[in-house]
Amino acid sequence: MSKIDVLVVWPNRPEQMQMLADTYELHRYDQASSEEKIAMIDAVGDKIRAVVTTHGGGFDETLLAQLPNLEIVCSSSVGLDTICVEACHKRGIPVTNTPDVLTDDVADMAIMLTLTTLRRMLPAVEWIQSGNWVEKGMMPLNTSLKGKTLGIVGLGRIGKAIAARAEAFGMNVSYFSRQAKADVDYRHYDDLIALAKDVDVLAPVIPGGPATEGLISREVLSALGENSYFINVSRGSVVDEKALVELLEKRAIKGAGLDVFVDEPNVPKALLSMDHVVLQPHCASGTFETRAAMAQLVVDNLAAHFADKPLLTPVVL
Ligand code: 8YV
Repeated sequence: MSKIDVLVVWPNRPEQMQMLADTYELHRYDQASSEEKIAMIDAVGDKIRAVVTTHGGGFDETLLAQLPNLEIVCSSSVGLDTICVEACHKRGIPVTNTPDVLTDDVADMAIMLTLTTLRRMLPAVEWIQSGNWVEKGMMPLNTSLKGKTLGIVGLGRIGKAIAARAEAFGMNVSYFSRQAKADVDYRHYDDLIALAKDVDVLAPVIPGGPATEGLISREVLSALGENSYFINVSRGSVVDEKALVELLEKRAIKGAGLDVFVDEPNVPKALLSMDHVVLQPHCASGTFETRAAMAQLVVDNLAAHFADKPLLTPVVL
């Protein structure tokens, strides 16, 4: 029996790619040039029954329209902002993602950025490397997490994991969401500006996409103020990045820890030389363990689909 044809828009971890290659006929769209992509779709577009991708690779309506027999899309990401989920669902095509397995690593990254930014770890390393410790003595003091308030925008799975960690560091937690959550006793705000005014660290932990674009506006960032910090492990699109850069330049915000940007991998140049900003290249889930678990979910969801079993992590809009 011939193997099921799968289009690889973006690859997975090597071990899981091997599992996929053992079972399916993989068409490496990810490795093809623009011309080869067109030729590939002409040749096999109507045979493709599954797509494998990630947040970085995405999956758009143009490609969807060229795959008339597509049955499932499996993304190795929790975020779906680069994937045309609604259009897939309209055609009855399920989409799977990778919730839960990355929650802890992403929450760790949020805390790591908070610690590194407030405690000024990078300037401290520089203090030693530049010889300042020897020449000038002790470096200027930094800021404690204990007793500070973390304001989380959106208190979903990852937001709650960040909150639990923040509590362990002695921080208070407040959050913004349309409705208060019954299962937490953190202080709830339904007004984002009021939250920003009251907290020491503001962290959006919300999905990207049109509904949240620019939610952390210039007004919100201005309300945060010159003694407070901004931490982002969600999506660059949720913040007015231009305003963020300007306010950081003017020291109207005390510092920022950023894992995500509007136009990845392009980071606004001005941020590169700011010593009150800590940058990471969108790698919060980038551990061997978590990426393997994410990749395995892709393999297992595909297997479940083709065995007519319930999907492990279907996206429900
Ligand atoms: C990665 C992410 O960027 O899961 C997400 O939504 O943003 C990250 O885990 C990515 O999807 C891994 O390829």
